[in-house]
Amino acid sequence: MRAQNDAGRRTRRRWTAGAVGTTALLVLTGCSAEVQRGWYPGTRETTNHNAQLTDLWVNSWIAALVVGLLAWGAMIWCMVAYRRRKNDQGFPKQTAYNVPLETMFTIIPILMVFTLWGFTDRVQTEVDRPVDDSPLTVTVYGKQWSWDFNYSYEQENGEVVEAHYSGIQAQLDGSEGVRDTLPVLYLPKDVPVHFELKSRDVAHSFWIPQFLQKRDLIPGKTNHLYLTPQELGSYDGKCAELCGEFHSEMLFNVEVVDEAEFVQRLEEMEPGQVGDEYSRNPNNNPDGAGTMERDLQTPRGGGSH
Ligand SMILES: [Cu+2]
Repeated sequence: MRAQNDAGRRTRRRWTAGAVGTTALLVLTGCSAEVQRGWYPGTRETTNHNAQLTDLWVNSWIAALVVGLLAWGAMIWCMVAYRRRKNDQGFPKQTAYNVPLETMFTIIPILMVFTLWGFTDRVQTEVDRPVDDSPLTVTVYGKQWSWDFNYSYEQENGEVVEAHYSGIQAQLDGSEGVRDTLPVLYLPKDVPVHFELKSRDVAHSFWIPQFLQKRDLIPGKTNHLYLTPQELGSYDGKCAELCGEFHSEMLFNVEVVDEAEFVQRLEEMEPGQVGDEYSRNPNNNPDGAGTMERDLQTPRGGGSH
């Protein structure tokens, strides 16, 4: 009897230690900034949308965890409370086809899905609301395998600066310093930006992970993205849609700088814009299609590619 009691006490002590340990882990890690952001990149202030996007993500996880704990708890309770006892015979009482229960099991998940949808829709509508008076429009062209950035910036004195940067594909040959050779997208801090997203050839996707927003560039279509960068610094950008052999080299850097430096950078760039006339898509660039046809008919010298 004594031995049995000791074993029981030891088991209970082990359970208590486990529970205390788990709680401590949750409480302690709960304080770290990473956990509060749900391991999202950037900070709550990186753009004007980061805070609400982070909250949607973290709160969805909290809701999912609560549902998970209830479901796991119910499952474990059933396993323990209704386990097969020593002298049990035959099957336990069968309770299939319980209409009220099954109605509940249908209605509760539907309510959960609609709740999640409601919060998501609210944030999405807010984040995607067009900003009509953005002083800066950046027309982004994705192309195999780099980026063209066209800037049209209305300064405070009403003067409009137009400039562009035509990117060249990154050469990821393993040598150091390749990052510095990537195309750079300059953005002024605290100025609302309207991105017009286009493609010169196939489907690409414009993604700056720390901005928490990503949008496809579809040939023959213009997509839009509105945001205001709020923190100075360097960020990584990349293509997020498999677009061919060198998709992984379709990278760019983002520099969020103050307004004065931004204007200076624009002045250092090529003036004007590089528009649809450089696109390979024959549907919205008939001239481009002609050039392609000529290219195909011209025999090429060996060795080049
Ligand atoms: Cu791409």
